[in-house]
Amino acid sequence: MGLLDKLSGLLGLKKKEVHVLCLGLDNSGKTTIINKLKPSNAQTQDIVPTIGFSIEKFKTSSLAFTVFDMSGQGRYRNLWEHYYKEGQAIIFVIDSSDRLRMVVAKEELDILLNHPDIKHRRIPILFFANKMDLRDAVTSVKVSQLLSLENIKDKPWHIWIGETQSHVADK
Ligand SMILES: Nc1nc2c(ncn2[C@@H]2O[C@H](COP(=O)(O)OP(=O)(O)OP(=O)(O)O)[C@@H](O)[C@H]2O)c(=O)[nH]1
Ligand SMILES: [Mg+2]
Repeated sequence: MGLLDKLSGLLGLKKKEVHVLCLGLDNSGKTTIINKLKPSNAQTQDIVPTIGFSIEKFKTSSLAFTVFDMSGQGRYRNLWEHYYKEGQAIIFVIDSSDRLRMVVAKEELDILLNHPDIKHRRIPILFFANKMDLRDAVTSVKVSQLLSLENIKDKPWHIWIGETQSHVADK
């Protein structure tokens, strides 16, 4: 079973076509993760910071995914909200080694969760604690604490660790 199949099972998505928003600070690894979902002959070796956003399409046996790979750079983060209405699932990527900016990631997450197009919806969120291979990385439990994920009571969410993609906790 591929990652996208796993993702759909994990998120409990029943629709045939799913729009996924990939959000998170710049340099957290969004484009890298999405690139890894592509067949090996379509993967790029050269990941560059995303400008604005890019759209990637994936098909699994049962689902068609349209993934909006949003830039996390400060100057583009105001684009995110324009896609909230059509988003049916969110992948929120965190650089687990970037302790300094964890508070910025939390701020952006809080703004997202309080946005009128998100606040009252049971939109599933997959938190991706990325860059676990780095020495400075904190554990996924610590990432959950730093982002106060336990306060998210009205949306199904899960946290995965990068690299292995093992499923470590869920709500
Ligand atoms: N060590 C390590 N580096 C990673 C990992 N994932 C991504 N990177 C690196 O992190 C840098 C940023 O990755 P991107 O995928 O461009 O990050 P992004 O979130 O798409 O950034 P923006 O497009 O600017 O929002 C690149 O140099 C990647 O090679 C990881 O799991 N471990
Ligand atoms: Mg990117």
